[in-house]
Amino acid sequence: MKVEERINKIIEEDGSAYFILLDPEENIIDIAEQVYSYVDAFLVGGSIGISNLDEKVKELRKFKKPIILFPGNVDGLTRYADAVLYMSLMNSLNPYWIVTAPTLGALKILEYKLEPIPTAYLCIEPAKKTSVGFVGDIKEIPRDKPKIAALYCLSAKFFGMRWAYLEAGSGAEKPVSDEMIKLCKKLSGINLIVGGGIKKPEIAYNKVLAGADVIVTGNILEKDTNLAEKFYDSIKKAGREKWK
Ligand code: 1GP
Repeated sequence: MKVEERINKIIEEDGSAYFILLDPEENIIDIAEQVYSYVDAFLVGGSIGISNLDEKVKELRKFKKPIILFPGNVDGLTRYADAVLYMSLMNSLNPYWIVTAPTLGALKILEYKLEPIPTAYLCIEPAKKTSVGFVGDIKEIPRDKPKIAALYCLSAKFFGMRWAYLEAGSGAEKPVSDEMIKLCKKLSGINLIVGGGIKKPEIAYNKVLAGADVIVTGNILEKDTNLAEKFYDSIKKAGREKWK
């Protein structure tokens, strides 16, 4: 079964899914060892610097979880992953991040037999203060303007993308608001991945109730891997409650 199908099935059955972001610059195998029972998929990537990606992702395969690349640039690809978020950073001021980087990576994705998952990557305030904001030349979507984000989601859907990633930035002070998630879902119905600054399981719980299909956490687990179980439980609990 394809990765996207697998994730859709999890969302259909559980109401939500949980991805853990592994930054290849960190000791991802040690982290994965401690958290893999509580994830639906690993996301692998980062905005700054990539080294030994092949080696690390190859080792990650032993945990038997889908490995989805979350490339910060064209060097974020490896044949050892299963799929790739094929992203357009739609609210960048620089066409490189909107269309050139994905275009330059396309042939490698084909050669590596990676499954591309078409995704609108949308950077929401305070993302500008984080690495992705600096690297991605973003025109930040204000936190208190949910309608702008929702229109981007609708546009993404009309372009044929099946996913939108609402990103507040890794290590962000505040995550994307519940109100914004709600409106994005209501207007577009597109599958929503939400990440950046989600530091507590209760916060993840509320994001799922608001309409997030997938929650991503990164930084927080580098500090305390024990939180993975708590995040997983909250996300699944909210997923079940969402269906009621
Ligand atoms: C960043 O959304 C991810 O791209 C995860 O963010 O590291 O803040 O959890 P955090």
